[in-house]
Amino acid sequence: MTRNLVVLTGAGISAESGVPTFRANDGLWMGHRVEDVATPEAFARDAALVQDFYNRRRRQLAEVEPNAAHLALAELAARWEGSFLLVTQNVDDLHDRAHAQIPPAPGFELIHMHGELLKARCVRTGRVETCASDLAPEGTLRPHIVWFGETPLQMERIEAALEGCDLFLSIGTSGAVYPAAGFVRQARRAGARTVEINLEPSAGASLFDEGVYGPASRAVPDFVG
Ligand code: BJW
Repeated sequence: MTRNLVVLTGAGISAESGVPTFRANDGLWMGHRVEDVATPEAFARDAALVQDFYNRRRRQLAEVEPNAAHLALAELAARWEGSFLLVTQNVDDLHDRAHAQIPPAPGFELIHMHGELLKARCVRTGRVETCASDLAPEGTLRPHIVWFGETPLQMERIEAALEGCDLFLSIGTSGAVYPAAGFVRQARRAGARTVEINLEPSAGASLFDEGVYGPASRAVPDFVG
């Protein structure tokens, strides 16, 4: 019986809510390649540009809502009897809002491994605080976001869950960014059944036991029932 579930989500699960993905078509986000703005070096070079990039994305959250895929995972979390770790690479709060609407069973946990748009971090003390408004380029607060070259959040907790997992689902991610792209291999080593749900086969599709292809708002509810 499947008891220990790990679900990894990426930008594709929020696409139908109106949040653009990173690597679609020309791979530009508000005129920037993510690799050019999501680095500590970019922040040191041009804090105004980086703060503006995240300020605009933070404001955009007020205009979007969880879609049927977020809600289907929340319904799954409400009835799941084992442990369920939902690891999202997304910095939006759409999973949080779906689980606030449909409260999860006690074994559920949500980790934002790449940080959260609605939090800020003091560059001097490391203190993290809730942040719903724009950040200024000249202040001591930076977005609470994991940039390239920085360590993703709660990796020990994620790796422990992967070691004990028996079902691993990867939803709406291109598999272009590590360490998340390597989770499927860790889950396979643990003997888990591995399933990719995506619009199209990702670069790592052959690493999964099964693939389910189509828009997340249809494919996720169909798969989780
Ligand atoms: C749909 C759909 C619909 C569309 N329905 N599907 C090994 C090899 C080489 C390099 C490295 C390596 N290990 C580490 C590195 C360096 C680097 C890295 O991976 N570089 C690569 C470019 C190669 N990684 C790092 O620097 C990471 N840190 C690190 O490794 O620290 C060391 C360490 C590791 C482990 C333990 C301890 C220490 C940090 C990476 C931080 C990534 N940050 C970003 C930006 C910040 C957040 C933000 O601004 O929002 O995170 S990059 C960006 O990519 C963002 C995303 O979370 C991430 C992943 O993108 P995602 O979600 O997959 O989106 P897309 O657009 O790529 O794909 C969307 C998918 O959805 C597509 O497949 C579509 O088809 C699909 N889709 N519509 C279903 N409707």
